[in-house]
Amino acid sequence: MRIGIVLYPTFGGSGVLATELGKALSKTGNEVHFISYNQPARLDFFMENIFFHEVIIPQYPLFEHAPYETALAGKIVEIVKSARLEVLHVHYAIPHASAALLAKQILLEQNIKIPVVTTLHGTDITLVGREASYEPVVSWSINNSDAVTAVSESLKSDTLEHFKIRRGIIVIPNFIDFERFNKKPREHFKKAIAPNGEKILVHTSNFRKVKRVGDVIQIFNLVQKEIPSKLLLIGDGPERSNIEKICRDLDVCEKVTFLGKQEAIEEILSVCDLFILPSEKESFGLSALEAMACEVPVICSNAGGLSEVVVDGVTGYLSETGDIEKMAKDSLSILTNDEKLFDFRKNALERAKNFDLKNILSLYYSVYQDVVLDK
Ligand code: GMT
Repeated sequence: MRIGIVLYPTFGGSGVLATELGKALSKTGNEVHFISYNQPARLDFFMENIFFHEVIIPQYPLFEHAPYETALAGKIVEIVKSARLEVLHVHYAIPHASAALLAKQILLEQNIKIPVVTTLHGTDITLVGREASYEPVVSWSINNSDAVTAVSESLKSDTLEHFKIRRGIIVIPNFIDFERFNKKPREHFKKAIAPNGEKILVHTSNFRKVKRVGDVIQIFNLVQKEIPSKLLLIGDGPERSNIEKICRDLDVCEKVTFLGKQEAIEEILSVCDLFILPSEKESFGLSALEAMACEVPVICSNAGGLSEVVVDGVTGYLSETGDIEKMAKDSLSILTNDEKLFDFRKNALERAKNFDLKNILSLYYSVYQDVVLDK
């Protein structure tokens, strides 16, 4: 099949998922055309049936904010025609779904039919999408897509609760590629980070407020008072300087390493003992799944879809958002008991296998087949 994928090119979850999906689809013989304003971060290798089309946003003195959605719709029209796409899969409702639907209307006037599949990822529904000025457009885009998927049951209920939806939403959970994400022997790296056998805690995100990275530091502070430990922070974003300040205030800077944005996350996860994700909202928690695939148990909040990924008391622990004391206590209960850590590592891996790319890929493919048949 010839598939167009519209996505955010950043390290954010929706962009990562969309890129990995496109890569997997190309490996099974499909032709995949990525459309975005930048080369997707995880599109790091060449394949003859993967294409990237950059959306150029022309500037003009009148524009304070150049209209990305218009440029994107125009690019979609161009690529659907030139690559003879059969289906468009857009990730994150704003503005990808409405831009794709505009392109669909334009193409219809030229007698070209292109079905649009929209995947809802999280903050497009739970946060930004609820803004009064976006809500009607998000509702309309969901109702008018040919198929809509959500990455968790929790996100599906949030969508039905907060938007005026008159159609079905299919839940297709996020997935993991075990060929890439698995625990690798990286003893030299572990020794470099924790030369005295300290336990290694890790967090990865885009450092937005919703991730509550400050809580990660507070939890780590309580843990490091009890056992020798280190904290690795992967990613970057608007909260970075606040987080650095919390580290200084708590006097833990020497034990905390900011690694910035990283490509080979699986290499880092391979040396870690515990993953911390205390988010305010989290539709799924792809980063937690990546950790589990590398045999790292997860301490997280019970926000959104996290309880569909992490099994409380088996692959890690869930807590109320903001309950730093409990998250620290749960962390210590795992890190101070080698047998428990060993068991939780194995359980995390077993649980992650439920989200194997090999099983999830066919779910997306059958959605494509359905909408192509219906068009
Ligand atoms: O804020 C983020 O975490 C990035 C965001 C995105 O859309 O780029 O991630 C969302 O989509 C991921 C992939 O489906 C989910 O695993 C994340 O849970 C979700 N983030 C939130 O709901 C906050």
